[in-house]
Amino acid sequence: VQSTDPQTADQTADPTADPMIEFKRQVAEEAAAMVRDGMAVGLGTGSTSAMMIDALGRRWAQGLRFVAIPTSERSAAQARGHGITLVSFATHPQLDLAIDGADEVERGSLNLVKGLGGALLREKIVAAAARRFIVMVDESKLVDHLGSHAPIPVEVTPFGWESTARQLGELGARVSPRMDRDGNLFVTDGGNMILDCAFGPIADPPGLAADIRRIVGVIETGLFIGRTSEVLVAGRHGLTRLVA
Ligand code: ABF
Repeated sequence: VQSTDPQTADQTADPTADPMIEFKRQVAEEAAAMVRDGMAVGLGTGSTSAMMIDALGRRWAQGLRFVAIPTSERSAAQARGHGITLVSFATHPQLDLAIDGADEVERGSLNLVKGLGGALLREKIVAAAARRFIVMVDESKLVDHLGSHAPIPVEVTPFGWESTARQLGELGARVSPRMDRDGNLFVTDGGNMILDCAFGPIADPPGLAADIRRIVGVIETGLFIGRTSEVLVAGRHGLTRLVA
């Protein structure tokens, strides 16, 4: 078990250093344009989602009215700053749309790796509650096999995490507990931990997701299987829509 470099724990640390920033801005604007008056919308987390929330904030200032459930405290604060009305599942158990970024998108299946930003549990709950789940990525995130570039983040209970980590290792992963910038164990919005599990390219993501979920102590995995409705991809050849 190794610890994750704190710099990788927050992918939004310095968005200006991201060479894909212009592509992210394009998909963020395109996704924000999909929100209509009266919708209930799930707001993602990460640098692309932050741009999408700012784009929605501009539309809100022009009179668009919708309600939103954010996937993190960070996105909640940002949306609140724009005056966007936040609601909860108590009043809105089903959403019209959820919009979020991703760390990897598998060509063909549109299955995803998410969670390098640390919000995977809320992101998956919000995606599961939405009639349509829209994913925004730049072209560098498209892969033939999930796990090619990104580890699979797995949210686990702090109690007994070393044992959970050992069992994840038995599935073939190199397991690293996520650390925060101060060198402490990263704590999710739900008070849990993240174990980053490097498997390398994954031949059977649905099978692996099921195996991970069977381990006691695992709360959720960053493998998003069969949840994507549409992926907006921006790259050198313009904007593409991949539909499931
Ligand atoms: C969230 O933000 C995460 O699930 C994913 O880890 C990340 C995508 O990052 P970015 O938009 O900053 O590239 O959606």
